[in-house]
Amino acid sequence: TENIYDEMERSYPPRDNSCVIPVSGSSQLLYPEEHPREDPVVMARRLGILPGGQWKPLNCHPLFNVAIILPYRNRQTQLAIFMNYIHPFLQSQNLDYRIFVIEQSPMREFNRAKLFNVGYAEATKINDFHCFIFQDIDLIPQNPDNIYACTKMPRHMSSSVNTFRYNLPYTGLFGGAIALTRKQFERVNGFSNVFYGWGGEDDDFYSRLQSRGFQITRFGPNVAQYYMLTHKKEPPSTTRFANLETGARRYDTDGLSNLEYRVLNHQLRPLYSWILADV
Ligand code: BGN
Repeated sequence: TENIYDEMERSYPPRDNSCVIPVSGSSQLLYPEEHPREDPVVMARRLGILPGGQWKPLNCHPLFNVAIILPYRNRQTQLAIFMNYIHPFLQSQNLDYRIFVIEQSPMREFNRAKLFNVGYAEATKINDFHCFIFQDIDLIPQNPDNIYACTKMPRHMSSSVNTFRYNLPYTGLFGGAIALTRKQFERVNGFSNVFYGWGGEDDDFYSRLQSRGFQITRFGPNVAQYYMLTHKKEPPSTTRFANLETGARRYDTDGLSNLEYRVLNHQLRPLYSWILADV
């Protein structure tokens, strides 16, 4: 479509030989199984990916500078499938990008939202990223036109997922994969840190956006199609309702403003930057 450029929030000013956003308009869906699995070191060399999962186009000036933040624990196969799939996908979009995998140390329940905050904080130490994609490792974007860059409004990217039969379950859903500029993310004080266990943290984040007067956007349902890799469902947390209810009181005090964690380990792996955090 023509107006994609109007919707996007560029990271770099336009200049001679700026990269184009390749929009195919095709509704042919991609599937991760169709990508033959390659050894990470071989893939990184073949695709020119720098240690830590960094890449940018060399024959044109990229328009978008993006950090992709993936919370992680105990999903080795999904991680391998995701990395194998996503690099060619991102390269086809001419992005200047880097991928971060934020692994939570054992013991406490998984805290997806806090891991996003940690990813933001760690990424920001490395580079002045303009745009952040926060997303789950089990979600595979199926349409190459679903550009992994920021829009003028915070964007819900995964509004059409196969496990929901490619329908949006409720209008306020802001989970799965989202894109926000650094400014937008900072404006809402990031995610809440209190959501341990499954559920609610994305709903709280949506309320944060609303409370700050943000409108959200979504691309059309066929562009926003995702394929979810299967896994055992987590039991929902019992504290999520209470945390949601009291959420509004904490928007200013709970988030990036009071973020505390310890980095236990970090490595520049061939296809991503790995950070092990105690949260
Ligand atoms: C909702 C969850 C979201 C989750 C979506 C989709 C809650 C809060 C209590 C209503 N919200 O029900 O976190 O992303 O389902 O799976 O559990």
